[in-house]
Amino acid sequence: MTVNTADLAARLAKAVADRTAIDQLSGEFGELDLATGYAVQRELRTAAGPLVGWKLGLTSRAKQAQVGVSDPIYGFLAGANALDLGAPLDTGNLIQPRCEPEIVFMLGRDLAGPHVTAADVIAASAGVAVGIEVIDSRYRDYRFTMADVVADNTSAGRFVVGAPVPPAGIDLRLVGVVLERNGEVVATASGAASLGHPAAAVAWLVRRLAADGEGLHAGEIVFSGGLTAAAPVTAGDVVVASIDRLGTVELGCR
Ligand code: 0L1
Ligand code: MG
Repeated sequence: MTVNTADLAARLAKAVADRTAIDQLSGEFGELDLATGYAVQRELRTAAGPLVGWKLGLTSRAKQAQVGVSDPIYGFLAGANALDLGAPLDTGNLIQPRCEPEIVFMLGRDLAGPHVTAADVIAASAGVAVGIEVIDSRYRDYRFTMADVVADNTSAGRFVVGAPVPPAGIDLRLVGVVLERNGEVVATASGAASLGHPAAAVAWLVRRLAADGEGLHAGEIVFSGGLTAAAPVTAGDVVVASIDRLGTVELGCR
């Protein structure tokens, strides 16, 4: 069956607009391959308006186990989906939101190429910060294949980023991570949960982008991957992500 990537992107965009989950694409269109998933995502990226950066997905064993896959993936961050610190998350605008704590890198200079390392990422970063990513799969009950979730921009929903601190002198593998919902600890981790080192996850992204002639630009941010399983949220919930040495970000849901 011939797959029209623009049509598939339109289905996903409609699910966002309707706030209604759809069935995964793979069943109907045979088994989508990863390249087709990224082609659909590129259609969404072209239509998304100004971008502020990138995100890694499925970088932690916890997340890989939660969705049953074993490799990382990447997506884009649209400026329109950024939440300001202190601003509430309107759950009514989303389908099935879940929150996850992440370490966010702020690029101080451009970074590109097929041989970029974690050390290069740290050297190019002006700051690192606590982030909460609100994922929101457009697929019913988060049921998807790897290609499906790539097509769906790796479930990107909303995101909020705390104040950055300089990365120098912080071993990002060792920082402790606590995710709370309504005052209860729901998950804990350390920075190493993301591919062994969050900067290694960003380096993977840069090498992957290089294959398509793309790279990171100064001023962009990168969500380096959920460090714990994602916690479902509904109106009235308050989520707090704390990362040792980096700080705390709180997100209220209404
Ligand atoms: O940011 C993420 O790790 C999400 C990746 C997609 C899988 C999911 O929806 O949980
Ligand atoms: Mg994430």
